Amino acid sequence: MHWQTARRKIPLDKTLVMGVINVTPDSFSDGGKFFSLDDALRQAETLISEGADILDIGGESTRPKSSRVLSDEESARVIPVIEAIAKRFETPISIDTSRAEVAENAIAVGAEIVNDISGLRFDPQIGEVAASHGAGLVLMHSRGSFETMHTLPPVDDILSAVSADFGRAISDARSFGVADEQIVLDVGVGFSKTFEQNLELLAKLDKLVREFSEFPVLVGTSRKSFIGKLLGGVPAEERLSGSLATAVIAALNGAKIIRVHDVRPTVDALTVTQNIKSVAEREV
Ligand code: 7PM
Repeated sequence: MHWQTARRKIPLDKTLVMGVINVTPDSFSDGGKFFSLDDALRQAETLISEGADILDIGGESTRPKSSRVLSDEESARVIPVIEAIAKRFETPISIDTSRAEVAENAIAVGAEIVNDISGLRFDPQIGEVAASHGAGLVLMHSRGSFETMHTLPPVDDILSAVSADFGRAISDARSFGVADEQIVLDVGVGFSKTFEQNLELLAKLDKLVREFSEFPVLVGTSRKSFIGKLLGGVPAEERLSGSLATAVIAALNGAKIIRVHDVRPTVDALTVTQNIKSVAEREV
């Protein structure tokens, strides 16, 4: 199995780690309004040295209560960063955006994957951008608009809802001319799901992996609030061990890519997982 991007075929014979780089004003070293190219380059270098297989770069926070930035502001934040990283490193770059214009600009300076948390719902043209460049396309499950996605009333059967919405997103992507080998599916842990539903999606991920077996599945649980809640309300900085437990479970249930903030610990946990899993698979 492999993932076709705008620049290469990425082999998926081991679980890959996608490292997150946030280019939002609250995510850089001064903790304030500034984020520099230097900060972003240093972060990229660190994540790559820790073993990241892909870098996911985003300029708009999808955190509960965050407000939308303008498309021009989003591009102004991420495009120089992607350009600088693509010039210096070989690691595949993913642009975390749900806007076609930002995706187009990002691909023009070296991004090769589009990570769309809306699964082509916010700006369907993003499908056309992915198709025209042959870019990798992550179709993440979410519901509602940017403003309502963290406050929607829950559905009663999350597995059926995600399955139906995957079907819709895949057919939309195909209708734009995106090839199946460009598509990766993501259950969207933490996006318009209850605490219990986040656990259920991880526990039963293997069912979705089997149902959509022609598509690789990506999972992003790193530092998310359901982990904090399970651990008695600890803050994001204290969720590493819990995050590693979810990465291992996702990998055992068939996820091919794990999106994380803490790259080195995740690579180590997955290396151990992989080696044990491959012994189990030899027995058949
Ligand atoms: C609050 C909620 C803060 C969510 C931060 C987040 C995913 C993603 C994000 C994911 C894919 C974060 C998330 N989560 N893209 N973007 N899958 N494909 O932890 O699960 O950065 S935002």
